[in-house]
Amino acid sequence: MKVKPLFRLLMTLALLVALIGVVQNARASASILTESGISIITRDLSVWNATYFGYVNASTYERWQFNFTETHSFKVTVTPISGDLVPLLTLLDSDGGQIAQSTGSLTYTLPSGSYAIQIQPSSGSGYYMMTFREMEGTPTTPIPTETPAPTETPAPTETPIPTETLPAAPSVSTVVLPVRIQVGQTSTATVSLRNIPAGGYTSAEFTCSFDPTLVSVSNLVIGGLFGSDPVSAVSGPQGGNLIVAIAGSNGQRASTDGAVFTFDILGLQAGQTAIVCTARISTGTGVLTSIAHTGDTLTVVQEGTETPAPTETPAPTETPAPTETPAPTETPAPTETPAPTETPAPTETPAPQNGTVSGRVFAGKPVLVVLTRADNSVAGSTLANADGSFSLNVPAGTYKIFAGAIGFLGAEATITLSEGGNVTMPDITLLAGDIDNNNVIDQFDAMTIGMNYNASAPEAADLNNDGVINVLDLELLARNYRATGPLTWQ
Ligand SMILES: [Ca+2]
Ligand SMILES: [Ca+2]
Repeated sequence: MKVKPLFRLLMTLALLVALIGVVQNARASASILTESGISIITRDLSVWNATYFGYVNASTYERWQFNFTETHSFKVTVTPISGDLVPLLTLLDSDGGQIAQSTGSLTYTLPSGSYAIQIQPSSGSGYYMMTFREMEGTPTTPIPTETPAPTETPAPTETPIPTETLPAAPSVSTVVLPVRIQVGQTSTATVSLRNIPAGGYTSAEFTCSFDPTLVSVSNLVIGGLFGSDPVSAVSGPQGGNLIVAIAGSNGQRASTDGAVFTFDILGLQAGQTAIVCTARISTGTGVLTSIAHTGDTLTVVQEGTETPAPTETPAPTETPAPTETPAPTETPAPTETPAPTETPAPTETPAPQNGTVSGRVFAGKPVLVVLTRADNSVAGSTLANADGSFSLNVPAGTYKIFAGAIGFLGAEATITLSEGGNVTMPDITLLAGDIDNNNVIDQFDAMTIGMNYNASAPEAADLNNDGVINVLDLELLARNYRATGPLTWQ
């Protein structure tokens, strides 16, 4: 998976910390060392329709054990979420014999018994996410000849498999690894979208919460789930909350399940805190929809005398310094209603001397159209009507015509009006996203959304004009990401 750094300086460090963290922690119940020197960590699969996380490389495999008390049809899917891992799944019987093997996912029906799924790299290494799902219509009767096998004393408690058949509803999961750290140590949270419906998401907003007296959060790393060059806006962390808004740029969407971003959690003080991210998603229709969420719990312990070496993780370094190009507020052009020169000429003596320019300009916000002379003085200006139409009547001559809206890239052209003539400009749609008004739509514009998240000002950042600055505005910006202006109006 391609990992795009949000904070370039810290990304490498973040990944290093993350990798080291997982190698150390792997919540293993046991470990087997094979003759070839590969260690196999065994873990338990106990719940249907759940998602599990792990890490494998050339010398470390993971084996997930499970027991069936009756026949089940199931599907195991393994999705890499970091590194260059191509996972290989092997279904094993209780003696370690191979039943089936596949890359990516595996569907199988098995009678009662003890089994395991081994995950190892077909190539590469990295984190993965595994889902274990019961298939519809499990045949409860079959179990051909094997039926006897009465020897297996039931071992009642161990075989939970609560049939809680979680619906395959869209959801967001937050998984923390490791789940127990000492003060001064770091854990990593991985936030993933699951059961993304066909069509995908154009953007999503995540609100993550934690106890700020126990932990601090930093090193946000956004992955490629929303495609290449995604646009993000970050608010916080502040007061135990971190808001991350992400939109696919230039029409890209999140259409496959997987990790969206990770962040590091530093233990400050002993205690227990929930680490939970809720999410609202957009499918591009201008509506935000909340989806189900699952979180995790992080335990921070104070280890006796071990001086916690707090030097690690050099302080959040959050949001990389605004650099807000201070928005040259000049844009709107002096609304000076253009001298009502029309009134005179009551005598209807010919000499119209004026020409008219008209057209339609579309934007999600009020559009100002301005005519300027060669010396940049304003010859006329008007606000376009709600349907985008405008008309300006000015003395014949050559002008620059400019159409602009706050937060949008403007459009311009040079026109010549003859006496009594009419010029009709082609319809044009202005591009949303140039919040700082420097004629390019980029991450600095997105940052303004992050810095004013859920506020109503500055108006330039409320691109869809609904009175609140949030991920829907980011989504509009992302559609035009990296576009430059002014647009050529012809
Ligand atoms: Ca800009
Ligand atoms: Ca808005």
